[in-house]
Amino acid sequence: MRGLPALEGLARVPSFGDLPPSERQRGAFDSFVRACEGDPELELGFVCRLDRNFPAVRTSSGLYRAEHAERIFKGDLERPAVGDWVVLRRPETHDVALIEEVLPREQALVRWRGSQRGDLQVLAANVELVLIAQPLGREALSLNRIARSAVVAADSGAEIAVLLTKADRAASPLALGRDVASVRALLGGGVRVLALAALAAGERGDVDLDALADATAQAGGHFGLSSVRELVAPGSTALVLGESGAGKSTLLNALLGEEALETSCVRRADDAGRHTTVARRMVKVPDAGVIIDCPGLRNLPLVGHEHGLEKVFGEVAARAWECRFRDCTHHGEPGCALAEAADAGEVDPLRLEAYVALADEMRRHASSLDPDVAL
Ligand SMILES: Nc1nc2c(ncn2[C@@H]2O[C@H](COP(=O)(O)OP(=O)(O)OP(=O)(O)O)[C@@H](O)[C@H]2O)c(=O)[nH]1
Ligand SMILES: [Mg+2]
Ligand SMILES: [Zn+2]
Repeated sequence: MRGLPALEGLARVPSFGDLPPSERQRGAFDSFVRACEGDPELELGFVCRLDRNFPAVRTSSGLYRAEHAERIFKGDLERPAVGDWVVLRRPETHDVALIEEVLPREQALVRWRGSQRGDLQVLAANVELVLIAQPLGREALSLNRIARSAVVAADSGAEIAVLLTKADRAASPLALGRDVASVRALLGGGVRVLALAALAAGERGDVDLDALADATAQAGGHFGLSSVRELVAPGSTALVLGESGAGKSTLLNALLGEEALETSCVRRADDAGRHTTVARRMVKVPDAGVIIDCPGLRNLPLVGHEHGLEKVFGEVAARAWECRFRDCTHHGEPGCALAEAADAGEVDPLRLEAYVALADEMRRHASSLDPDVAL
């Protein structure tokens, strides 16, 4: 455990009262303690941080580094993730506490790492809202990346919202408005789209934030840090999901009003893929809830997220069920209901294209790599 940051030095770790366990989780803790005849070494807590897989756990009595009880955690899915409620044993004679049990998860954000069958990773647990961060400026906005993130997040049962970061880099207010509008068309009006510039002045002195805010509002989006704060209510937990360099940690620092999190401070022409954040950690945002910062994800391959695909692209998926052949790939087969719906202007072409691309990918992966792991 050498080399891990000292716990006292960690800024903005949520307090025990910032995050309520569900009734089911509290009940499971009580039963566990009863089964151990009221063992006084056992405490209820949540994993607020993971450094190279070493958890830190917050309980009502303090903040502790913890180890896993090996007998319990065999696979990646069972191991404690950030956000997990756990039973913590704190022996009086040891410095390090022991996680005895992970309490039932209300939600888990799981991704496939993209190599072997079943190589799944729990990014976080008990998250209510996933903020999909996508940076503006350098390249054209990746709608595919947003769509796949939305599918993975929706599959986990979390709500989703999209954050277009680095709005100061948008080519113009008009261009920003167009990007906001395409994301809304892609995900439907029910998903909130936010645009923000976390570095207040931006890189250029001449950025007119008011004009950017107006353009965002006209396109049906929300602008600025306060709209992020509003989304994450006190007592709730959100996670920022996005590639390295998307500006996740910079955004959280701006919300906190201090440099609590490490960011890549050197502004390079190409600022992608630096992987500045290495820990997964929770911060408590003043006047709002808890947000989890994560290392950027290089890729997000889709496998087994059919349920998420249906949630995000409901009306498209419903039409796909009407195709004449059960295994229709929607690439021009006779009797393809999606093609008919598109011709009749009944489905949005952007949503149709995204659905077909992601469904194709999942079909390809399923035939070779379906992990067959039930969560
Ligand atoms: N112009 C501009 N640059 C920004 C903004 N937000 C972040 N950046 C820059 O983008 C770079 C990456 O920001 P980070 O916050 O470290 O990105 P991250 O998503 O946390 O990246 P990882 O930790 O590697 O996953 C830094 O150089 C930031 O200064 C913004 O709103 N506007
Ligand atoms: Mg970061
Ligand atoms: Zn079809």
